[in-house]
Amino acid sequence: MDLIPAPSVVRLSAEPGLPLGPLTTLLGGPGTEAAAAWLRAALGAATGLPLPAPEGEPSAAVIELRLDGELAPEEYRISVSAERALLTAGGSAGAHWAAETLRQLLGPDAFRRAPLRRTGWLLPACELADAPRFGWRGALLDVSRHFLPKADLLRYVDLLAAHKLNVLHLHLTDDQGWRFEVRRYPRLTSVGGWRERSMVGFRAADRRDEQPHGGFYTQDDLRELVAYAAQRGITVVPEIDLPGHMQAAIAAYPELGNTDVVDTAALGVWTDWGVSENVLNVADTTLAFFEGVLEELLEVFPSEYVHLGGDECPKDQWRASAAAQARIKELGLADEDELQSWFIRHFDRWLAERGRRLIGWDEILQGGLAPGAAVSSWQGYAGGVAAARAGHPVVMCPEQYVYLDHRQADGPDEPIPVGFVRTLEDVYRFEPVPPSLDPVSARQVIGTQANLWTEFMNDARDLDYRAFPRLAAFAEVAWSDLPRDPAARDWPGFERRMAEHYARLEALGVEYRPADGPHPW
Ligand code: TNX
Repeated sequence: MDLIPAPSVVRLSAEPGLPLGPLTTLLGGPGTEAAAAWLRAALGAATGLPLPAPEGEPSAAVIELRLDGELAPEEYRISVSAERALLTAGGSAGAHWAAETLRQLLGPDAFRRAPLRRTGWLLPACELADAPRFGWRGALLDVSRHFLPKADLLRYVDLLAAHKLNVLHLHLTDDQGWRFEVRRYPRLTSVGGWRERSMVGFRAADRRDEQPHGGFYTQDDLRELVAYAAQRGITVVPEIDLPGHMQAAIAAYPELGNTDVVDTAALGVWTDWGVSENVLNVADTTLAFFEGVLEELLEVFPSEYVHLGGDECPKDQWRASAAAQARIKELGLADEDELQSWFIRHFDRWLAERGRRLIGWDEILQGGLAPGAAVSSWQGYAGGVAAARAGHPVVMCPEQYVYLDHRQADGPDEPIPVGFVRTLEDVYRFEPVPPSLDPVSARQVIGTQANLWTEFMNDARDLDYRAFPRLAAFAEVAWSDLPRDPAARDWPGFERRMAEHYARLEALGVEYRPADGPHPW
């Protein structure tokens, strides 16, 4: 009953509640079919109950999901009495959030995939009203540094949905690997999807990863992911990170690099972590190449936003390249920062013409922000604050708080001591809207995001350890109406409520980091 993320209003009543049994029926009205199908499958697996649709009168259903035009798309209500459970929502996403909450109301065993017992399933009598604080509650997953098999990706979507997170930001390309099948450029995956080895771990004592590594998703795999996520209220926002972080693409198509400065034909997919010097050239043919990539990307991903990176682009090669310098002159630009801005603006326009919006990392502010662009603010709040003040949408994801690859404690047994120490409590006290923002600019903060970069994790078990339980704290920050002052947040209360949530995660098979210290992997 300790719901996470905490709902806006929950009133338990003294009534006996609704027992579930072989006669319990479940019906999803128009617009809630996917949520109803999910709930039937999830509860059916855990309880062994068939939960069929009622015969005859739809209003005879014991569990009923229904849309209510008065509610916002993600808003929902749950009303449980001794006779029935009614779930109403403004839209199909809200219906899914209601279904997720209902599963939490049944207790941790409702998260298992086969029944431990046949009887004793009871929904507590209650009235519940709930709606999210932010419309963008994101989680970035880097599938470039380490490829994650599709089955694990689908599982990750289930875990995001269980926490009412609604954006999966999929980092599909980087120096170390290209993961998106592009039919017109097959070498992006046949060459760019594989590397000979990865760098040795963070410290000599850490796990070493000198193995060959690779993989990619076909367009149909990703269409499946998009549809699977959509059934669960989640939008997949793809990222093609340019013009830096592009060595894998240059290894596949050397003409994309600064050929007048380096012998790009000799480059392979990068085998170090960090940022490669090998960035795209700024020729018209390169713009056209990436328009081709994006044409295929838009066919697979229907999201309004398309992430084009723009972070950490070293400018040394452009400084040394006669072709890049000629471009700067021809366009009347001041410097290489403006050259990157020109590059990003080109795709901002190109996406806008196709009804989409560009989002990029806060470095796209350098040299001037493209007019339609939204900003993911990762280097602290400053970039997001500047973009919000200039009227651009902002997703706050400062590395100081919500980089889930960073370590959770300073103990010597903590695997891979990357970044800042960020505990569960630190994440719970993260406030996405800094007090320095005036109320009008604050409305530009459309949401917040937790980012999981995978240099030092190469399977689902590693991901679980970094992501959980911190993603549960993050989910509450993104969804619930917590005090804006971090010091005023009820951390002890959250910690107490986590006891039941740990049991849910265990039932799901999530290998979270336990509160009392690391596991030995
Ligand atoms: C910075 S966040 C990066 C990533 C790294 C991450 C490691 C961002 C836009 N760039 O490329 O993986 O730090 O924490």
